[in-house]
Amino acid sequence: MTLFGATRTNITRNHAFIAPDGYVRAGLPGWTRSSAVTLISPQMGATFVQVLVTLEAGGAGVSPLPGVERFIYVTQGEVTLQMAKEVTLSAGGFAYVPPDQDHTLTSPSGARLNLFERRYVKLGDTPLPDAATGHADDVQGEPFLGDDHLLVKKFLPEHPSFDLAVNVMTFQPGTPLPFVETHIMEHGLLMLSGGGVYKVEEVWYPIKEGDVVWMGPYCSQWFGALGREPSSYLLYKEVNRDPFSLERES
Ligand code: UGY
Ligand code: MN
Repeated sequence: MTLFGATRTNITRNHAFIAPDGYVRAGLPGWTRSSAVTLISPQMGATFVQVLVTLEAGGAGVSPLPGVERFIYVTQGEVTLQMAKEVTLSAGGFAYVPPDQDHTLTSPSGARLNLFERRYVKLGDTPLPDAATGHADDVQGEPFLGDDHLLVKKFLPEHPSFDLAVNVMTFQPGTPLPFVETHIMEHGLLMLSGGGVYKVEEVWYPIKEGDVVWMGPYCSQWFGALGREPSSYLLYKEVNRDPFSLERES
């Protein structure tokens, strides 16, 4: 429980720590029987969007704006994605929908989704990425920089057509990131299970399931996992693009 008049949420110029205690839900345009919290957005200085959506039983969602790609990760319940073909995604299921590919999302019995959206950045003559779907349980984890106590599951192919990567990192208790990272790529992070301490720039955050972090370009970052169970987070990252194609507006 958070103290009366206090929040664990902290928004700064180049990073944000967002805890569920401050959520204010709103509708998304065109979506029915649903509510959403837009956690990360260009309004705070990010170049992508991270939204948590709750679909009630019978709820439905629509495509994003033209030119915007979407990555869907199901945290609870079940959703049917209708594109060229239909796929049902249960908790742990994911899908990548390339820009301008019309689709609908429906949930007969309710679901919770984490969406990452970004204005797709084309790479020369490289064709658009293909749609992709899968389930976290079917993706093989690989040791991160040789550490078999820290596994990374890569959900999308490592192909230059993709301008984003979405991974799940799983830390055994007591395992840290091997060093404090500082890099041009932004991150959006959703803590899926467990927790520990996240150092973002100069702030140390106790972090647990349900917390979200935005890390802007060059934001220093380090995590150490605590507790008795493994800790996992879903992580968005930009990849494969020239810095001049990623300039921020302000
Ligand atoms: O791939 C990454 O940048 C990742 N190791 N960063 C992170 O976990 N904060
Ligand atoms: Mn990183």
